[in-house]
Amino acid sequence: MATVTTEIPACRTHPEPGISQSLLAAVREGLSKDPKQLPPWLFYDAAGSILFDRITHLPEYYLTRVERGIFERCAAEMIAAAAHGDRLRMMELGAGSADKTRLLLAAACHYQEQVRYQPVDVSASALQTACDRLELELPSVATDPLVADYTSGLFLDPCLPGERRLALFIGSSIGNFDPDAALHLLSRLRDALSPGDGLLLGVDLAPANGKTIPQLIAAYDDRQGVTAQFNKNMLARLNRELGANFDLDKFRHQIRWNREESRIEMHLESLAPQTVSIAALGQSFDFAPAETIHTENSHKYRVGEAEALLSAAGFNPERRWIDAEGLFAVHLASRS
Ligand code: AVI
Repeated sequence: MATVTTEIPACRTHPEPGISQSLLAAVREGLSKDPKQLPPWLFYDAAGSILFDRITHLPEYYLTRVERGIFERCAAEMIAAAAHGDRLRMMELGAGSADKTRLLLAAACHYQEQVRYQPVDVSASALQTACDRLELELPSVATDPLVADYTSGLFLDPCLPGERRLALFIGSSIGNFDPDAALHLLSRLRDALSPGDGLLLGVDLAPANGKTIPQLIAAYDDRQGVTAQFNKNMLARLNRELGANFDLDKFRHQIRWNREESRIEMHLESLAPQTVSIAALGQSFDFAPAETIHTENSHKYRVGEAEALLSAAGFNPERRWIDAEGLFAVHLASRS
């Protein structure tokens, strides 16, 4: 579909001070593509983070519930398998509220007296809230939050003798990276770790046996419309922060299952021919009826694929835990 970009008066092209250049660049670039796309990190402003938290409690969104169930049953086993008799120092990529992590940390506190936990996230406020809560609930945990974008490299303090690190990348966050980006990210993580350190990776599984495509689609298109609101919040955010004039009623939340790529795709479909202007960019963008903005991919792994990815990134896959319905898997691998 053709993308027509129209310049609007020069006096409106200068961004407000305080608008992030990466936000401006991402929106300019994404909406100039054909087909249009916007990167999923744009979901997570304050409103989007609240909506995502609501998603994790929806009946249809089984991912959080099932992964938590795996941790409830197997956290002690996971910690012992990762430790290989050493003391563990834990860190987590994209920790957010660190809600499920509490189960792993509690198991680590049983395994050893004191646990050091370093959550890494771009949101300083989310990190602080999570650390304050964790230290209250688990007094044997010492938190050491790191405000960083883990996708652009990590520097970690060396472990003490007799310690090894366990990195957590849970919640199916790896699924939001395309295969090349996922490999790059895990390879960079491998470079930041030391030989023998561990990685716990949570992945959502592709439809097979007990898991159906309608079940997967429902997880991203819930009856209460929370995921639709989460998706449209991206446009609301551009209205708030960049002075855009998206009419949210003229876009529809759309979910597709892409079988070839084994991924759920989220799109926002234009319900009419329309032109949207974005003041901070000094540009406007035309939409044809049924044209979409592709906002997110959520890759679903077939059995064996996560192990292949881990091996390609320089990890040795060691163990795998899957729930009884075959919905979700947690992998343990060690850094070679
Ligand atoms: C954060 N991430 C793992 C979620 C997922 O399932 O891909 C994001 C999400 N998008 C819609 N619902 C949840």
